[in-house]
Amino acid sequence: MKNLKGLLIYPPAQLMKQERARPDGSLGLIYLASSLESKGIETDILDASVGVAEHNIQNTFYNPIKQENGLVRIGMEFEDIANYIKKKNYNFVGINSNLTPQTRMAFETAKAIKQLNPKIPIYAGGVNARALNKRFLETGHFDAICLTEGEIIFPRAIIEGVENVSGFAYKDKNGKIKVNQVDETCFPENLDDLPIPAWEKLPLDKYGQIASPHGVDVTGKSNHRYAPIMTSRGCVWHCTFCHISTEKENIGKLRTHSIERVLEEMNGLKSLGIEKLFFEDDTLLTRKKRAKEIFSKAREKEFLIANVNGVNLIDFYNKKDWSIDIEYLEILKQAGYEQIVFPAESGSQRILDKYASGKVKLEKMDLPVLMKTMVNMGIKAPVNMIIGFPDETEEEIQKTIDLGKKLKENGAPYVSFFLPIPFPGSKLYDIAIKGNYLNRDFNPDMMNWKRAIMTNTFVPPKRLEEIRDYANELVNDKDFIKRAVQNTIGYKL
Ligand code: B12
Repeated sequence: MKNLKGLLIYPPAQLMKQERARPDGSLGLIYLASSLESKGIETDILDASVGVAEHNIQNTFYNPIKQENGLVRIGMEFEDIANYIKKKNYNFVGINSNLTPQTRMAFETAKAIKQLNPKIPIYAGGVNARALNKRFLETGHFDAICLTEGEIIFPRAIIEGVENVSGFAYKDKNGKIKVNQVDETCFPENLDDLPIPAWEKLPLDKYGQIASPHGVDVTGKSNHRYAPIMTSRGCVWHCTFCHISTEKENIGKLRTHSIERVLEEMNGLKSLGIEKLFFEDDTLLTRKKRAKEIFSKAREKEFLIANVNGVNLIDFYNKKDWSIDIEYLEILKQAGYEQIVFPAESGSQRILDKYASGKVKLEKMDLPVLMKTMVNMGIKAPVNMIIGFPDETEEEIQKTIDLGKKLKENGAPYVSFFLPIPFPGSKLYDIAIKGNYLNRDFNPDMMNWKRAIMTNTFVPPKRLEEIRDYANELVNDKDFIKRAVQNTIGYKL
């Protein structure tokens, strides 16, 4: 095999001008890079939103350029990405596309690369690319789309040819779209079999300067170097608005790394000078004993915790009598969580059961009391609520607003009301397409949280936007509305 060299790319980002740009910091490409390298394939990573070493983030990440679609774009110019690939003689390119609102960025990146270098194979993967694989291939800029996790099958596709490997949609020699279905050969037997992700290939210095892991602002808090970590994959819940609802069988199943492996990863991160961790697990807090062990290791290693993804309120209760698990909250507080998001989701049990796995049980879980308890313990708990599911009535929405109000009265710093977005890859997307709430030819540029994305909903979309704005104003303090709602949560356009 000749010496192969590939470049994995996080494309530039597009956002609404009021939206806060967030550096990527996801784990897909660093897992792929270490897997490719373990098979002898040299691999680099380019986060085009911040650029390479010679770029100053003032000219990339902090340089918003207005586009025709009304959104602003940050990051490298597409032509510069193409020139960089040509100059460095890469043999193949892999593009990450997890986020539907960023679809155009993935397409433009691939287009510019193919224009300058028509022969170079371009692969894409990630939740969005696999859900929209046909759309991706039909642009003519991509050669193959990975339909699942890529660590095992991507190196094989590079070495053996994509047509010989399960888990890819690709164009054959005649330009016809072919699909090699996902099967058990795509996955490791044990999560620990995957090589340790190649964090050292991420622009950690640039991320440190931006100081906003996962959008959580840590500026002014002494610019700690941070990194994402994932100690498990998958989830025990299958909420319709999450991709796991359609990927229950493989990617969605909860699989965990051993504690020894987590410790090995922490040691590696320490040696890279990382001080703060962002846990990206979909449901880290569910297995309490394991989570406690992980937090105690993180403490021993003197890591700070930036935040955690995938919080579920049910984990803060003792299941046998539905009392609040104070000991667990105490452990989280000691682990360094000054803030834990509070996903109350809805005040309607019917909506919770139908769309959110019924994991909030309003009869058993007294959420205002939980809020008060957390506040008394010194834990800040900003609330997230969702209103406007396809068949949700105004009465049901009112229950959510009422619950939000109560949570605010019990000490929530603020309550954010969001409209649900039927992201491709989720069950809600399937419901939306089938129920005619979303046109199959929808424009991904429009899939952001400011707008009601679904049409024909029981409460019409314009009315939903009005109610959302009304609820955010009614429940929150004036200064919060000024500072945060208008800028981050969604408000009148
Ligand atoms: C970290 C993260 C972020 C980060 C980084 C984003 C990113 N590029 O992923 C930030 C903070 C930016 C972010 C923002 C948002 N996020 Co987010 N985020 C995540 C999270 C929690 C982890 C991603 C990760 O590291 N996964 C772990 C790695 C190992 O998996 P992976 O990335 O999928 O990669 C594997 C495969 O997909 C494949 N693969 C991936 N890329 C490639 C490329 C090639 C070439 C190949 C062969 C294979 C391949 O192989 C990889 C290894 O197995 C995911 C949930 C999740 N579990 O993935 C949500 C997720 C990606 N986010 C999601 C959402 C909705 C959002 C927001 C809209 C939230 C919001 N309301 O603001 C915003 C988007 C903002 C915007 N303007 O676009 C959705 C996306 C749904 C969609 N279709 O768009 C997800 C899937 C969560 C969900 N519940 O469904 N997010």
